[in-house]
Amino acid sequence: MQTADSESGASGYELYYWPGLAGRAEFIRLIFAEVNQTYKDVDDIAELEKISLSTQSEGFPNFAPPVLKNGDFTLAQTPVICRYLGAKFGLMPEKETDRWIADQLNATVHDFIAEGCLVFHAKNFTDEYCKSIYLVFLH
Ligand SMILES: N[C@@H](CCC(=O)N[C@@H](CS)C(=O)NCC(=O)O)C(=O)O
Repeated sequence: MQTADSESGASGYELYYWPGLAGRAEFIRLIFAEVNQTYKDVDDIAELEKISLSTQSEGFPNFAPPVLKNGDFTLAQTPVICRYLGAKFGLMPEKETDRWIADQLNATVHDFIAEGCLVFHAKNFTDEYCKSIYLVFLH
């Protein structure tokens, strides 16, 4: 099943993520696949930079890809996007306590991803990298 509508993005959903990578965007792609929802993958680096924190100073800046866009609405943070789409597409359990358990699983999965990234991207955690992140938050 092919859910990405890379030609037209007819549904209005656009998923901004780094070219050639499954990464965190894959969790969002899986939700679109589950409900057969078309979307457009946007992997143009210039577009990604435009939509990321370092170039935004107003509103609610998106920290880093993946970023979901639908019209004027943009949303970042993978677990939040998953929760948003889960609710929108009726994938959340009916019972309130089950919804909280689903949220707990969502948060746990993304904690594991973050731990894995520390190993995979360990080379990034230099003084230079931390300083650049710190400056972005002061900006
Ligand atoms: N907590 C964020 C983390 C986002 C994140 O770190 N994205 C990575 C790719 S998976 C990224 O674009 N990093 C760019 C950078 O750190 O400069 C989320 O869950 O979406």
